[in-house]
Amino acid sequence: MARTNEEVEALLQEYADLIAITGGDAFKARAYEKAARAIGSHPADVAQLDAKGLREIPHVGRSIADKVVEYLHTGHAPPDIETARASIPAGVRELISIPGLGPHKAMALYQELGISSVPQLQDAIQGERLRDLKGFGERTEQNILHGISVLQQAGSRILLGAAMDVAEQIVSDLSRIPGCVRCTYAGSLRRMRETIGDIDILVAADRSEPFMTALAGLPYTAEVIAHGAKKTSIRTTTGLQVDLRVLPPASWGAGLQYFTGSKAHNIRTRALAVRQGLKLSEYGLFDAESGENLASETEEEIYARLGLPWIPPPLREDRGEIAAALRGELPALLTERDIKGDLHTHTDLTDGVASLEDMVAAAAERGYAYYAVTDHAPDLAMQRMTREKILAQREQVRALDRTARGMRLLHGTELNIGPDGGLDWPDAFLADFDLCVASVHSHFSQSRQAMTRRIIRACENPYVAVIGHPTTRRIGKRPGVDADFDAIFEACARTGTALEINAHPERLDLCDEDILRARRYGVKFAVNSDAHATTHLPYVRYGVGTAQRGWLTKDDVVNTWPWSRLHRFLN
Ligand code: DGT
Ligand code: CA
Ligand code: CA
Ligand code: ZN
Repeated sequence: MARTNEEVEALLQEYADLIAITGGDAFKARAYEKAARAIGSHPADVAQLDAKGLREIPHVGRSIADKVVEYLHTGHAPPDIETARASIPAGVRELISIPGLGPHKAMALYQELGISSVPQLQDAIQGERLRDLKGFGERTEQNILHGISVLQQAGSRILLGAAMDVAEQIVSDLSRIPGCVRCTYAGSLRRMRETIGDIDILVAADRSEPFMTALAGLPYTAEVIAHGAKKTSIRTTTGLQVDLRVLPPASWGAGLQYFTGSKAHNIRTRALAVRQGLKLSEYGLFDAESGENLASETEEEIYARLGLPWIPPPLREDRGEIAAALRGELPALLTERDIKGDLHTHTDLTDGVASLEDMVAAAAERGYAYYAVTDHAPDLAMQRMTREKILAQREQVRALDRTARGMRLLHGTELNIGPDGGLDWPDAFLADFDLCVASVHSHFSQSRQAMTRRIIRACENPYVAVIGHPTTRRIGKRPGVDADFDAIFEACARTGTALEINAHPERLDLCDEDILRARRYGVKFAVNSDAHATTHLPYVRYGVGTAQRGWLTKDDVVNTWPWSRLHRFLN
């Protein structure tokens, strides 16, 4: 995705936040927010577009297009945005990033108590100074404190998707340098962890200097932290640290194995080596006595010499993978190629930014055998869905299905699981959809008991095939709901309801650990993109990575199945 698009998205989103914080026109704030999202997910680079081209992007009108053009020309925020920025301290904007603290409350905190940073807010809560403010209470204080801890847990780690974009760019840039024998990313990124501390890049080459120099000079390198012959570390313009190590080609496998980690996995493999009279390091696997190099060029050789099959990186977390490998019981993990279709996607009929035709064309491009359109249902009032609208969409889907040779189109919906577990439409209406996804979109802070009952009731509805983003967490932004997930997993297994692995990099919901727990109940899963734009369809790779971290095979994931089997499951 083009970097400029992301910059412009951030600028417009900031303006939307500023309008909201200062109590400006809510309609205008929403308009900027929609435009921000549309530009952020636009497939073409906005830096190449003029005002006319920009206006062809959904939700981008004349005034927004002009602001974007001005920003692209001058590199500075337009005056309106500068004025809005100057009217409030940056700390107040930081406040609204706290889950549970909206713009109105943030502004009240600033105006009434002069709070303009997270630490000041924490102090004020400790001093019980918030309680007396109108609209605040003990419950609000607790929610805010919880929100702050969620923010802090995310810390300086960044989302898998953002790290992957940067890493792939670097790998492609370094691979072009003469003398590059191999180049890849290692570390937590290769293991597909949901957040990444720093990016580890490995190069196999005889001379390291050209690569070290190249990394330091890349356009998105903002700062060189350390520059040496073995390792160079830089910080990107977006604040991400990248460590580059250049290895002799003969020790590629050993270096790759070592720097892929995890540290806990490496401790296990080294212990296994020691028990066999061997020594494993980033340089190779050696005989402890003679020092003879027994294996170093590929990971496969190293694992084989230890008596193990090659272990896929997402499994390397010391969660029993070595013992399973020794027993010959590693799962045959699903891969992205196994995904035959996407079962949760949106169009511009609700909050997507692309038309049905464009979404379907982009899905067909991915070679899917089936594809479900699941726009939001009426209880998410903002989306203004009606029976008439969704039935009209069904006609369009059926017509497209006749022309979309090879890819079967399913007409579905993403229902809202109400506070008591009820759904948007009566069963008789649900029966005519090919597929219903049901998700929690509101009332996040119900009691554990009520939340559990609510989700189980949705599972028990015969027309609900998939529970969407089951915990509703947003990484670093919103914690998952409190519920007895063991009871929910049991209900899913009992009722034949699949649990979604939502592949959006901000969600990855269920997460790896929940998947590991759920699979013990014999639950089935669906890895879906929840795409709101054509550029979101490839997010499926992050969902697959998460499923792999949860040890899932093709058999566990319903959208790897051929249509005939999926069809039986849906009925
Ligand atoms: P991150 O960056 O926090 O998301 O996580 P990783 O796993 O990428 O960790 P990082 O970047 O500190 O190191 C990359 C890999 O290098 C790590 O997964 C295993 C290996 N490694 C680094 N330091 C040590 C160490 O002290 N002992 C061992 N056994 N391995 C290490
Ligand atoms: Ca790392
Ligand atoms: Ca590192
Ligand atoms: Zn949803």
